[in-house]
Amino acid sequence: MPKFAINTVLWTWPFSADRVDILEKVKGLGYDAVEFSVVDTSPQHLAKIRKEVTRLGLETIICGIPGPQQSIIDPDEKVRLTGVKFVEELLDVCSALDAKALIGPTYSVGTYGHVIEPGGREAAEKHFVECMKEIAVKAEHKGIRIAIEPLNRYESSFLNLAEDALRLIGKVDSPAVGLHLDPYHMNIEEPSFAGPIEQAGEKLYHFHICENDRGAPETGTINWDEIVTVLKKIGYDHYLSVEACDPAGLGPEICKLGGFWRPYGQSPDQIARDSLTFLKRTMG
Ligand code: LER
Ligand code: MN
Repeated sequence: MPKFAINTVLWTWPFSADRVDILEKVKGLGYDAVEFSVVDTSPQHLAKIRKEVTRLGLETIICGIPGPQQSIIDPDEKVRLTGVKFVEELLDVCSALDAKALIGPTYSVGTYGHVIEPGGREAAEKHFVECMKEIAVKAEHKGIRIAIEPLNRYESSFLNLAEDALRLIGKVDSPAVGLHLDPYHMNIEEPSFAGPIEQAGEKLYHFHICENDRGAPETGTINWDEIVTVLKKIGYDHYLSVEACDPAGLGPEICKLGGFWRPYGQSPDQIARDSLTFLKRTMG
């Protein structure tokens, strides 16, 4: 049975230990796990978060969003090495927080400035496979799943489609590395929701839950019947993680990165409540 999670980007970004109120809220609402990006990776900071999630009985998931100088697909070898180090450090963050999944666009984020130049795709794919193979050794050793998330065309020039991500994941050829899908991005890029999910099958390692505008499910145009049916068909049993947003509590950096400019529901708390109600009704 899939477990239900929520990303703290609904309330704040990046996550820090002083937002225990969010962890208590997530637990109080009834979620199994909390997902977040963390920038302060000092042992003291991670220990504080670990203490609180342990106290509350919440599982953790780490979302990796590399900066422009941390891309494993960059033509510059120095940038790629920094990218590998960044992802490997996130695996250490996962260990420190007992997280079993590192998710998101860990390869690069286009809106941070990484755009593949014409003719650069072959090299970028080669770099992705080589770097991910190296990272996967560490992930396998630690027992952590890395789920690679294709993004829409406005956020990445590298991976927009599940089929491209699956082709590269196949070349990495590690049980630690699989696919992460997000209907917000799929809605812009994919010919259907069911096709890519079915094609991924057991290599689907993570799934984000949000509407076409990043609001709660069933408030927009995403075909949830199609998604729920196919997730059940493939026997999906990893996290279903809400990644809805509201710019109110967020700084300009993440709002620019994700294009969050207006409220996408009545309030962040209401979006969190409604999303879990949907998950329990359809996938519980
Ligand atoms: C991250 O999971 C994601 O979906 C990106 O759009 C964040 O900018
Ligand atoms: Mn996502």
